[in-house]
Amino acid sequence: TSAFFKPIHNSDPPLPSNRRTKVSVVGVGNVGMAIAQTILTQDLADEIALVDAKPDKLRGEMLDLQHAAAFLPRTKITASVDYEVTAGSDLCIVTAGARQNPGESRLNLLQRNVALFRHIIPPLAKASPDSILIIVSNPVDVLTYVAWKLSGFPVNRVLGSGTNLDSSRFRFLIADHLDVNAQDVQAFIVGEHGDSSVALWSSISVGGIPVLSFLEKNQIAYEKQTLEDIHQAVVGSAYEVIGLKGYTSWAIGYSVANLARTILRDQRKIHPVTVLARGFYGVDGGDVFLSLPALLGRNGVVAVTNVHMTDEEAEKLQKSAKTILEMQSQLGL
Ligand code: 6V0
Repeated sequence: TSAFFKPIHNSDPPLPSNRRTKVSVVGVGNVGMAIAQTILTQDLADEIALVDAKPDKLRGEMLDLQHAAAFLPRTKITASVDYEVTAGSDLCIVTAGARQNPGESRLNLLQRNVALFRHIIPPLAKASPDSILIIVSNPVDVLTYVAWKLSGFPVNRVLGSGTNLDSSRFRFLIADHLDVNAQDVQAFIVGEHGDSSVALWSSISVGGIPVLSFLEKNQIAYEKQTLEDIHQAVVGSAYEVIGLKGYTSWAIGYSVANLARTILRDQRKIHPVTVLARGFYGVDGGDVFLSLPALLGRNGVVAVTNVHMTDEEAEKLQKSAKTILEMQSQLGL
């Protein structure tokens, strides 16, 4: 209430704060900010809280977003190095991470990121005990497992962005090849986000038409090599973008905002994301997290889809699981 307005006669108390949607983003680097700004422009949250270890960068990013208020839906933007600012979040997205040093092994990078997560996940989970966690930091599959362990959250409330981005790159390349809209291409990449990811060729469909059987039925010769090349292009695309511009940001921003929309609005859409995969598609041997097509809603992960997988694809997935479990076993968690 300011002198600017004369209040009307209204005895209703203000709306309780739990009617508002709050999203927190930890790590305001290239990826965290692309996610925050996409969520902001798509009007998915009433409040966005930012956390980072660097106070100046954090305040700079907060102010820069706040200064766009005249062009955006009304969203409260807060920021602090203290996790108190995230209290009561519906969704917490973690993008904080150390960068790979030249010549550093992936395992060493992982161990440094696990050390960071020990400072990030417990206070985040404490401030928002009912929230859903989306892990984006790499290596995302193992770090989603680490976040699950450190948060103590039930497994439906911890997921990783996983191959959601790989799958969207895959759909773009297939769409580009066929000259159709990528939104009409259904295609999944599952398994590890990265080198051992598995393309599910047998389940690709375009506008409801299964691609492989369509080509076979119409005796259209297709080159297995072309398909392999498309998958290799997906695997190489992160390296390519990083090589060219130094980091990736826009596509991961849209892909995580898309997950946020499905979850916060209970859209029940199927996304390939990192989930606890034990017991699905013959994956066993431990609590391994990797990407599978998962049904998402307001409770987080609702179910894993029974997508068609050939024996070869399932074997590749199980191999992918072994790679991840090996890394995990060296963490002592
Ligand atoms: P960046 O630009 O270096 O940002 C990282 C941010 O984390 C920086 O602002 C740091 O200050 C901050 N940070 C570091 N330690 C802490 C801490 N303890 N607490 C809070 N904040 C901290 O990296 P960028 O934004 O480019 O990438 C972030 C992570 O996302 C990396 O691990 C990437 O590998 C990963 N990505 C994952 C993708 C996926 O599909 N899963 C895609 C792209 C990038």
